[in-house]
Amino acid sequence: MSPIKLYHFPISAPSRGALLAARSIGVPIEVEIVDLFKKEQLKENFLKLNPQHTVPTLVDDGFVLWESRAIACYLADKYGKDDLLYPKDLKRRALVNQRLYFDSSSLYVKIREIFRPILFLGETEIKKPLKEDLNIILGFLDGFLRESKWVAGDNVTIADTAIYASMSCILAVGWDISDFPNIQRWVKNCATLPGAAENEEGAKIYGDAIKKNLKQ
Ligand SMILES: N[C@@H](CCC(=O)N[C@@H](CS)C(=O)NCC(=O)O)C(=O)O
Repeated sequence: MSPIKLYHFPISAPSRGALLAARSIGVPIEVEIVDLFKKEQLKENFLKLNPQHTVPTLVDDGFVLWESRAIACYLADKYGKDDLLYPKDLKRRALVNQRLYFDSSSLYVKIREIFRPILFLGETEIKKPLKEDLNIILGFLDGFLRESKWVAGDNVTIADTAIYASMSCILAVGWDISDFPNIQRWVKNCATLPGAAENEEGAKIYGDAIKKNLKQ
């Protein structure tokens, strides 16, 4: 059987999220870099795999899957040693899913809305309303973490790996999280997860690129 392959670009938070999940699951993954700065995602062979041309994209024994959180769910279901990272229990799984959707439809969307124009479109500042919007979302995250050690309960789940990958972007940019004590505690715990160092490396490149473009 051919190795499980993840098409990946370290600067991309969704891509790092899928890889962080794989690292926690402990499944061996062959990583192939798709350099978005060189537009490698638009090459014919990659478009054949994923016409939506996004990283991360997973290939497992001929099965192709994209969308980082769907990849994390699939890997945890198929290769998880137990069901802690993605519970089978209906309600516990629903809570993990809720946090994953919170990430994909609120947190990461807002991070992308703020920083994509700075990274790619010549924007040099963060507008006040956008800053406030993100802090409101961080307030919700802080609230989840007031109730439990991890974002969806008392053990790490793939919701933590996804959300941590998103949060790493703003931490690398130097976002002020002093108003969010529960996030601060959780971030320290996340830094001990398998694959955290490799996640930081990618986030740092992202953060440095953003800081370079931001007006001082
Ligand atoms: N919701 C998707 C987002 C994937 C995505 O937009 N990836 C970006 C990098 S952050 C990408 O591959 N962009 C290249 C392109 O769209 O051509 C996921 O979670 O996987």
